Amino acid sequence: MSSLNTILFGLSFENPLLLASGVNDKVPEQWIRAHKEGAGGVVTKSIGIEPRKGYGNPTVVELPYGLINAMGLPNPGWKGFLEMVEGYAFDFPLIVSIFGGSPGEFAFLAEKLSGVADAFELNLSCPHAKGYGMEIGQRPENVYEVVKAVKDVTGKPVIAKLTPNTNDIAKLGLAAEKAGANAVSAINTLKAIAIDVYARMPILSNKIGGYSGPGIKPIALRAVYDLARALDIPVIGVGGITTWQDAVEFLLAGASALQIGTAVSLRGWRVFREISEGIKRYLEEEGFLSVGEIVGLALG
Ligand code: RRO
Repeated sequence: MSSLNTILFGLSFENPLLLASGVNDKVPEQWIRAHKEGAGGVVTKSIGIEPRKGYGNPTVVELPYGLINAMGLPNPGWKGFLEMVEGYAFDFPLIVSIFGGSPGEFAFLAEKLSGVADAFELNLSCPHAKGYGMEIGQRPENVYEVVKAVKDVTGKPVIAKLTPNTNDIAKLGLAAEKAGANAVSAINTLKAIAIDVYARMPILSNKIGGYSGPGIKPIALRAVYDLARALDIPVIGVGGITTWQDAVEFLLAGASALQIGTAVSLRGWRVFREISEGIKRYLEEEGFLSVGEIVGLALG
């Protein structure tokens, strides 16, 4: 019997498929649902210092090969988050995504949320928020400073979520590793736009958004491949994973775990079960005993 159990930075996941940040993961009921449907763990929507409503509608455009979103970091703020999770005991790893405008803001959030997070994912990569995300995370020096500041205040594992909107993602990953990150996740969305030909203006209220889904899969796969070749810490693959074949490609490219986001919106919660069963079948047919045995086999 092949095993999908995955141990990453001291946490045990029933399988390597996690619910990605930003999609169907604002409230505990959705995290619990994802786990029931087969996710091995969950990454929350990014949490900041103050509550934010997010941008006005429309915030999402559906395209033939994915979605462009500009939600605008809607979240209840750290105090609201603590109130929201009070009384829950989750039987799966809960990775809390946080965003800030400076190393100090990230560290503040990590300190406040360390009691409820099993690990943190640092959003260094939102493609369209003034003063946040990739405006910080495109520079290796900033990635280093933010990761270091968070590592200094929490004993919880820290994952740096990197932007693909850069000419060398490995440099960002190396900065995160040097600062003590326990893993990196790649990629966040690609900066993109959609235009209404009759209104003759951008469709999203924020105009610019982030592209996700099957159309970005080859780019995400290449980012994971580059990172896995350059880094010693684990790489978590995210970006357009929709089928078990996609998942196996990411594992072979060096991802130790995977996140699934847009596929949940496009195909429903069943994707977790379908993909994990597909990986298991592949391992058994190809004679592997564990998912860890195939991580990085295509790196050469
Ligand atoms: O909330 C968003 O609009 C958003 C975020 Br925080 C992010 O990291 N990536 C994205 O595509 N959208």
